[in-house]
Amino acid sequence: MDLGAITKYSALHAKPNGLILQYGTAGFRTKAEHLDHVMFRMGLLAVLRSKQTKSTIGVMVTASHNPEEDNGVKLVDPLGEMLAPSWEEHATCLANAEEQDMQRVLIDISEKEAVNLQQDAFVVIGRDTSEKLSQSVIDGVTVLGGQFHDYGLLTTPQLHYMVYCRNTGGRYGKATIEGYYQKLSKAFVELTKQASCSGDEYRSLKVDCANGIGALKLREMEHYFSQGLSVQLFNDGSKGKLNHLCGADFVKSHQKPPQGMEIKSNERCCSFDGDADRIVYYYHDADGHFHLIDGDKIATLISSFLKELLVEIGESLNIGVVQTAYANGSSTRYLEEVMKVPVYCTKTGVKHLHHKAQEFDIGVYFEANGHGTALFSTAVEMKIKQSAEQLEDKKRKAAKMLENIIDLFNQAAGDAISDMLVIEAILALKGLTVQQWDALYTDLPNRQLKVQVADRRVISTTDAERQAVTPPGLQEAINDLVKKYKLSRAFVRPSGTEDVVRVYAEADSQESADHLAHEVSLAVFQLAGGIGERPQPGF
Ligand code: NG1
Ligand code: ZN
Repeated sequence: MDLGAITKYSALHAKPNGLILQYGTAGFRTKAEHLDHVMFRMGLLAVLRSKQTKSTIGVMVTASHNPEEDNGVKLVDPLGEMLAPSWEEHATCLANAEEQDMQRVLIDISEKEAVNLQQDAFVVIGRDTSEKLSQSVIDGVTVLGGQFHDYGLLTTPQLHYMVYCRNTGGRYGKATIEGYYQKLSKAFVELTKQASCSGDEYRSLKVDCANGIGALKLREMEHYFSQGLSVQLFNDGSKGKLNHLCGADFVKSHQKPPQGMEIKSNERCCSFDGDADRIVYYYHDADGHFHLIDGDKIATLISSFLKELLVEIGESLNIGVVQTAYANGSSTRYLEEVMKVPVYCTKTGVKHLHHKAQEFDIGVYFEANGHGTALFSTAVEMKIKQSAEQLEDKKRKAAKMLENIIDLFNQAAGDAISDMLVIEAILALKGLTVQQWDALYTDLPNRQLKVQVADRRVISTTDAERQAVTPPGLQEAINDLVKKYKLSRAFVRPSGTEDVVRVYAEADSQESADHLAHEVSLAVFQLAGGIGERPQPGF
């Protein structure tokens, strides 16, 4: 390590005084103007991680679903996964180190993780907005002697794909943007060829791109799959602001359509978030009512279809669905009682869901906000490929379909483009309209709120965040409130990405869900050190 050079270059990416950040569920995320030093330092860290794992590491510069003034950065581990927990801690230490402590922190990390500093390092970089910030990452990589490839503009899941391809010797796919487009589109076109229902109804989709990178990438990709699907893009970045009044996060949390998109009744529409790793669907019914189809219903559609295919080819593989506490109670009940698919609940944040999903032959995981994918174990993939060769006609067809679905899913990460193509293929194959899909079950009315407190760490939770352990008395208060309503449930947890406490409530009517959420917010405000104005009723 050339410590002199590090000190010299680090000074060019100086840390604002007193700024403390934490590597959370989504990496570092804050105002873009405060991120230059973090980018440089994450370049350094990626080199150390690459040396340690003897693999290519990814660095993605993205604001995801945050407002336009923000930006962020996350590291991608060798198999396209989120960064390992111990390295998240190193990332936090390094980002917060004062200039004079940088050398010590870097040496500490290298020693703790037994990094061989002689080892070569390779880092791939992607960004969905700021070129300047990604240049700071590159500065960090180079000063530690790492090699790099800058992919320039990519969606977050595309960068995960690149990392995965590079570390699996090209077996998974080619680590180029064309490789990604070709792999997914070929599988999609093959799959939809099997569909007996054609007609425009199944073949056209309106996509709200949140004024983010998804628009650019879908536009590049659309001619690869246009045989099977035609997409009409909205909020493509030509005018509006990133994630402002549009995008998956807005649609899900406000339970209304994005601005800038004209929706005719019963038209199938979807929204991506800013970096295209989340997707939600929706439509207006004939009476003009808005219907949201969230990650839970997406997981239900996908897992049911996969289960049907497995039955057809006569394979008894274990399939599981992984959700978080935010999953609508109706979805959990439907999956368990009607579909007879086992459901598991983990803490919020895809890394937790991903980890749990790896325990199954086929693990389908989605957050209610539309972030998710399906994972297939290598053994299952082999088995299905063999079946596609050997089985007789009807079974072979099902095995082929499964093979295509495996190719379509970005198994390295939840990917809005992959998910969209899988969903579109399933709807076409099953001849399902968006209303029929929506009618699988009825969501329980729900409400999500935020409460400002002095220190959100006073709230700690257990049971996959469904029970509050501290502060004392809070869980008892929530229990008493929940008892007042029918089919009700509520929980609170500190956000991992914003300085707020999140409150979730569901009940038999929207009015009850709203009341319950408000009452729980008041309990949080009183018992967990609320600041500012007391939570007001009404939304
Ligand atoms: P926090 O801020 O910890 O609630 C949010 C989402 C997560 C996940 C992360 C990362 C909700 C309730 N929370 O986390 O699901 O997507 O952002 O982007 O949607
Ligand atoms: Zn995102």
